[in-house]
Amino acid sequence: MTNPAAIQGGPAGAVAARVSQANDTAAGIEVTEAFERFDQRDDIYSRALWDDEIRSKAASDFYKTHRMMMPRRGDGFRHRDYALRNAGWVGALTFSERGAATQIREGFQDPFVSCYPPSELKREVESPEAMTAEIKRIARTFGAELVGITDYDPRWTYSGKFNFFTRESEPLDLPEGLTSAIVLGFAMDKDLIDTTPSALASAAVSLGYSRDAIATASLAEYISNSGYNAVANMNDTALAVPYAIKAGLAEYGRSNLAITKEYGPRVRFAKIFTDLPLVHDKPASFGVREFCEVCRRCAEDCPSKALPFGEPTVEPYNRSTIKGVRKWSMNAERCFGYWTKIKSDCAVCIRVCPYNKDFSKWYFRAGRWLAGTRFRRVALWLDVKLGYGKRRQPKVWWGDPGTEKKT
Ligand code: B12
Ligand code: SF4
Ligand code: SF4
Repeated sequence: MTNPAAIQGGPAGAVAARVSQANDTAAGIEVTEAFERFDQRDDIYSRALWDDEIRSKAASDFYKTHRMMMPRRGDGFRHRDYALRNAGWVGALTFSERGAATQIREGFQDPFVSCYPPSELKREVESPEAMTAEIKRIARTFGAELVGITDYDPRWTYSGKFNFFTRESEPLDLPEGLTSAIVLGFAMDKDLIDTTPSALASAAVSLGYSRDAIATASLAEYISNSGYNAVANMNDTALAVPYAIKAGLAEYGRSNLAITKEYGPRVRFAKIFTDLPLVHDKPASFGVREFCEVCRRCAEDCPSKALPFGEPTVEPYNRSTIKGVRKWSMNAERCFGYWTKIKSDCAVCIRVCPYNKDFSKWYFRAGRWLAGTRFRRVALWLDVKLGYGKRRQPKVWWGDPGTEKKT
């Protein structure tokens, strides 16, 4: 779904010259003159493959557990837990591994590749409003729980993509004339996430990626069949969090995660960059920023102490932090270091967040409303008092004899 034209936005310097965009204030985004686009080679997953400060036997074993069974003792890290987690990856891996011969990894380092040539016949779009409604309906039909649309913003496009095979940074290759980003959100299974840290909880993550990949690639195929450019990307190509915020799907939290009204932080995102005429959504607030100022549960409970307790800052922790954006940032080296220790990813910052609730229940909706008022400290106090956010035992999820699932 990409074509061989230059990346929009030009080199990092050109983008830095216009650091602010029209809707930044509404989205709570503050970008300074020190801004530089981020090179994917510097994210912690990439660094684990080329940077001796991060590369280690523990990191290599962490990756190995995704290809072979390496269970250990401990509830949630047994054979069945890893088997389920790895089974959940099938959808996403089918995409990421099909391009190995041409050194591409769709969804992680490269955008999804179209199954058909782009249609030469271009559909006429008389009403961007009607087309927007159509795209949102189709996104949901393909499996996205959330969909929002915003402007294509080259600041969040990686300045280079990491080639998993050569371990080098390479230029991106995006079509010119992109105008919109369609942002898709996929809720992760709460019962599984609540068992984190465990390989079992990671089944919610792997399944999330697999659902994400199939829905995003399918919607992009629909757009490309309609004669428009559609760059479908998941973890590759661009940063998801600022897009989710700009598209009105979420607010930014202390946890560094995009917190949605519907599922809290328990959501995975993908995006499609396109030139299809569409109407853009506006950023929306339901009080997360103010609530995070009084709450520190993610930072307190983070097993690696990777999350910040203080105010948003522009100070990077290390080369894995983007430069020139005022925000709550995390120490990715510590977070990933913990994953390599437990041989699975972690999501404690999702589990303990007071927004990680089943909002189909009226009392949780009431709590969310309270959290958005000046009585937010009461909401936080109640959340702690009622014992929410505790780890659920993996064996309870499996329904082992003698265990009983409490709801
Ligand atoms: C690399 C990566 C990581 C690395 C850390 C990032 C790093 N610095 O290397 C590690 C391994 C630690 C990690 C951990 C997790 N990740 Co992660 N990760 C990514 C990934 C693939 C790339 C992000 C990146 O390039 N970061 C490097 C620089 C930019 O990081 P940074 O400066 O610290 O910025 C972070 C935030 O501040 C924010 N951000 C960046 N720029 C801006 C600008 C503005 C204005 C704002 C407000 C925020 C913001 O996004 C960055 C996320 O890492 C994204 C997918 C994507 N393409 O966005 C998923 C992603 C961010 N991860 C995600 C998740 C869910 C997790 C985990 C919960 C793991 C899990 N089990 O699923 C943990 C949570 C850790 C945490 N509290 O943030 C989701 C977040 C969904 C959400 N609701 O927000 C994403 C979007 C993946 C997805 N497909 O949905 N992750
Ligand atoms: S994923 Fe785990 S280790 Fe990483 S920031 Fe969240 S709680 Fe901390
Ligand atoms: S746990 Fe608290 S501080 Fe952390 S993101 Fe959730 S609401 Fe904000």
